[in-house]
Amino acid sequence: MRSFSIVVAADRAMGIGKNRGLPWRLRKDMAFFAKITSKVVQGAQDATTIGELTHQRRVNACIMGRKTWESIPKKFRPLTDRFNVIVSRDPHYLDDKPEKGNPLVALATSFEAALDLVESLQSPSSSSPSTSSIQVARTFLIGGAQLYNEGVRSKDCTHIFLTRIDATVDCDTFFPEISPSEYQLLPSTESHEFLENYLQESVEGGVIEEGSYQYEYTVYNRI
Ligand code: FOL
Repeated sequence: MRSFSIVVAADRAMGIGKNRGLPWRLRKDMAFFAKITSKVVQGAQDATTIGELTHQRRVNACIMGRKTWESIPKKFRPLTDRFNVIVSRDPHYLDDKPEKGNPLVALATSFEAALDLVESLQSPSSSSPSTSSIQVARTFLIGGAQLYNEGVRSKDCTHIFLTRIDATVDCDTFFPEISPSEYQLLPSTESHEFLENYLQESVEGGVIEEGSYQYEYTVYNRI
């Protein structure tokens, strides 16, 4: 089960970043990001009774590129209650970092290796080489542009959760084209229903206004 979903916020031009950070500050969207990436819904991936016997912690995984990791404010990283997988070609990237040794932080030297690692943690205990204390439920790719580029092309990407911001902001980083032959954009009402079912709780629907921004949570499904 190597499947994963992309989570992203983008403007009309599919801009996602500026100067190594987010070009906007959207409090509710950030709360939505934290919710969708953190919440472990019963029945998401595997089932059966684990934890009690094996002392495994069941969390979602967030795969991110090294630059995205560095863009997250220090006080918010590693992302709490999530398995943080950092992708860097430098196998020593974490060596001198305070996160080294944190069971919720791992390094992978490619996106494929990150998916392999997460997959090895999706079945309770056993199969994992060193028998991790972490069990992964859902897997999210959270950026940035380089990894999104690889991710959207992958057959293992089942959903794109796009917060569509109705503005054109000055950006220097962009989300790749979403091919209509590979993904279907759910209409507004269906996107909202999908999200409430996916999260098993109510989600704000329609256009959300925050400061000078208007945005909407949309869902693309792999065809
Ligand atoms: N997807 C969406 N919908 N919005 C985003 O802003 C977004 N950002 C990224 C990836 N996908 C996204 C990558 N950038 C944090 C900061 C930057 C970031 C991702 C996450 C972060 O600090 N998150 C904290 C919440 C902090 C807060 O509450 O302000 C977290 O716990 O998730």
